[in-house]
Amino acid sequence: MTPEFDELQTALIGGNHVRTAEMTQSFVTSGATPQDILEKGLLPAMQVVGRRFRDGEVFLPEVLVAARAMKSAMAVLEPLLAAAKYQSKGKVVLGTVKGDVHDIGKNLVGVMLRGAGFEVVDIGTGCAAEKFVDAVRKHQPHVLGLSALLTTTMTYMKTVIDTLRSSGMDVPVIVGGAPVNAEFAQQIGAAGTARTAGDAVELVHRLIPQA
Ligand code: B1M
Repeated sequence: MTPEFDELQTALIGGNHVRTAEMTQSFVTSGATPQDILEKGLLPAMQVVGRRFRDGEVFLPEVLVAARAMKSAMAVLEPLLAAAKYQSKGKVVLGTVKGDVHDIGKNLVGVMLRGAGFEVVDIGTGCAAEKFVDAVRKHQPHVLGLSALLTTTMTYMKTVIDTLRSSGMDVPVIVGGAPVNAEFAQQIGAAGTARTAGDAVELVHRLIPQA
């Protein structure tokens, strides 16, 4: 941890959203740049949370409260980042596929990606292939992410990829969700899969070499 950001990081990792927002505001008031607060304070703390989650040291409740704390800090920083035209690391469109309402995992992936400096466009749940195609056309992401939690809906991921390709779109597609594995991802022509939100961030980093 960077010493001057210790307390902010401890608040975020501990899921104290009130303290995280207050400390973020106080760093802004004392002249720290949003980039420094993100890169030296918040992002390393989210990486700690992601790593602990991946390694089974913390569980979903801890991740959700840390995610809420991250959101409270982002609410302070987002207007400043927009004004400063902060250079995002890349853009990712995320959605849960048609027939599936599960979104907790997808939302976590989105928060972790935002926390890692990516711009995320979340198009929601129950998304038909055409909705993904429209979103890719409109937002021109570097990566498209599909989530599915049901064995009955994961097969629809192939429909999405096939529809994208037949529409002439070669955006890399990553797939995730409890029933998805690497073999399935390869079979349907996905660029990769990630078991956890933390792994998804690492995968997106690999797919966007400049990030
Ligand atoms: Co549902 N459900 N559910 N459910 N549900 C499961 C998935 C199930 C395994 C429960 C079970 O039976 N043991 C089962 C699926 C069985 C199967 O298909 N093999 C199931 C079922 C059957 C159903 C219904 C059909 C139940 C019914 O109505 N009879 C129904 C279907 C509704 C529908 O989608 N059409 C249904 C409904 C629901 C609720 C609405 C009640 C609720 C969802 C609420 C919501 O999401 N807003 C719900 C929940 C909560 C679950 C369980 C209990 C928990 C899922 C969850 O949020 N996990 C789940 C059982 C389980 O998984 N243990 C279950 C926590 C979350 C952080 O993990 O989503 O896996 P997860 O995400 C992880 C990774 O998978 C990965 O990163 C995340 C964070 O590390 N990841 C990605 C996810 N997306 C990714 C995308 C990526 C990369 C990584 O790249 C793009």
